[in-house]
Amino acid sequence: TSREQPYRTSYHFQSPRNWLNDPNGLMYYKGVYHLFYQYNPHSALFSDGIVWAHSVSYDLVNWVHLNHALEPSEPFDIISCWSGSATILPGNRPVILYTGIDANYSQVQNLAIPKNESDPFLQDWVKFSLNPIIVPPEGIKPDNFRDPTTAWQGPDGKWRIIVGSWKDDKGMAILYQSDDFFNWSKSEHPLFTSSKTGMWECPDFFPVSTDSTNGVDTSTLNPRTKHVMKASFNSHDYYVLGTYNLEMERFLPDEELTGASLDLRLDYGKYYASKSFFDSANKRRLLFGWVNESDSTEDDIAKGWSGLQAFPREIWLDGSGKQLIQRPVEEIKTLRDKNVGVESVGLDGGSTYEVSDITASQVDVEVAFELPKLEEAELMDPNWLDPQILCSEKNASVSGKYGPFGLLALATEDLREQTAIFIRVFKGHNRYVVLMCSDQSRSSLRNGIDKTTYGAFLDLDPQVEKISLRTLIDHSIIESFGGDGKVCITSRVYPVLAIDEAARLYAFNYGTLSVQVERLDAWSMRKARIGHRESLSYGE
Ligand code: DQQ
Repeated sequence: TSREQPYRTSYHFQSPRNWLNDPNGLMYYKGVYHLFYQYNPHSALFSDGIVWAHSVSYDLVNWVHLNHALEPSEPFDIISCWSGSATILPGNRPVILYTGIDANYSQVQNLAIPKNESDPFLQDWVKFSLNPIIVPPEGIKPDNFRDPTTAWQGPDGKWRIIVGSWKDDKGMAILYQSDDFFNWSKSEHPLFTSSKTGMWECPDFFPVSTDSTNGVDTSTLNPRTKHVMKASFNSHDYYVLGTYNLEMERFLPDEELTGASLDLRLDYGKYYASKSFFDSANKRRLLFGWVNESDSTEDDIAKGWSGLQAFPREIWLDGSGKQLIQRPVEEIKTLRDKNVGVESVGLDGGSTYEVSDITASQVDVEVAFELPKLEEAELMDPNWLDPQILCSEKNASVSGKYGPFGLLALATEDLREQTAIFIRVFKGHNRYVVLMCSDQSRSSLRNGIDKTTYGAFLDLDPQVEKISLRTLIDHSIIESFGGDGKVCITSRVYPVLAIDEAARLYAFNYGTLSVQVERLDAWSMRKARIGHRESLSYGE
């Protein structure tokens, strides 16, 4: 029951029990979305014996769990089947490349193909008899070589993939090429190398349109595209925009990728090992990411499970060409139930406004703020370089002028428990600086939980744009999208009092200057149907 399991989600993907991590092999095939993911069938913790669990969906909201697609069975994956990606070859023929942990704990790349392409659920997979097809190259440690990407095809007809690696303190994307998808040869140099970062896990490399929010197929390369290089390291998913130069076989980034606090991230909270794919049915690029727990190992054993998938997001290039924009896929709206909407609510300094008559533990909320006297904002100190540190120092209880204002999620009526997602606006040298924070420090009365505060600068001009905030609240996960998807912050929280019907949602303003809620809409969310076929046939 939910009393015993208050942290299970209602519309975020999770498995019935046990450990879950990276999304793998995402694809759209014959009307069906496929999500494979790293899963430990034996425990709520990570260990050897990881399999590719497999779930399918028609709408990215409701999911049916199928049998495991890949399990350790052969010398080339006998310890674990680690992360990898799907590619749909011409003729609508899906294939999977994944990392096997072999008997020597070497990381090798393997190929698997569907047993029956006429099954839209692709329930059975056959491992290629000549696996492994790629082994760690010379000079690369065998435990630093994993997570093959979706392949793309150059105009020369050759297929290309990158594999994540690390050498001499540099994270890198090692490039391989193939004519037939079986025989792969390593390029002379990596496609891209970052300085001073950790081992690159789950790299992703894909084009985005410069003149449209539509997604494009991974092999698209033309003057109206830019490329995104994403890598997972130091517990975060970093990305850079740049140019893919095919003649040089290099990705030329617009900025450096160093893992510094101002580098672009797909999410500034808890979000890792994400992967994107092209949804050919709806011409969009979709993004899945793993959201780990913030509680302890003992808690995970007691709960019997660990790990969620973030709600699937659509992703495209901002009009500025300088960053990506994300929002939960449109299909989420099918879960929206009762709406509570208000317009033009003034929030004086030091006030809260309860959004009542909703299921506050399970809600989708959108709010837009107007700041009538911007010129009175407090001055930005040029030494405030790290937004996350700024958010912890100026946490939700520290009053400023413009801000903190935003939402109090999963709060008790007395606000002893609350997660504050909020904005501060400062007057900088010749522009306004907008800071977005997610403060978990009072999210639970319990101790022994990671309550780190997260934050990022939001690249928008409050003189011309309203400041919007969209937040998905689902029992133990809070996903927030600031500035119409310019900054995403995901957090995990474990309230002991603010659970189920006891949870409340507030808009708040603890700054001294009044702000105006231009509009606020909250929707109670229905439960998504996520389960095994048998359990789903009984309905909710
Ligand atoms: N998770 C997988 C690896 C990957 C890591 C193992 C990233 O393939 O590098 O479960 O979370």
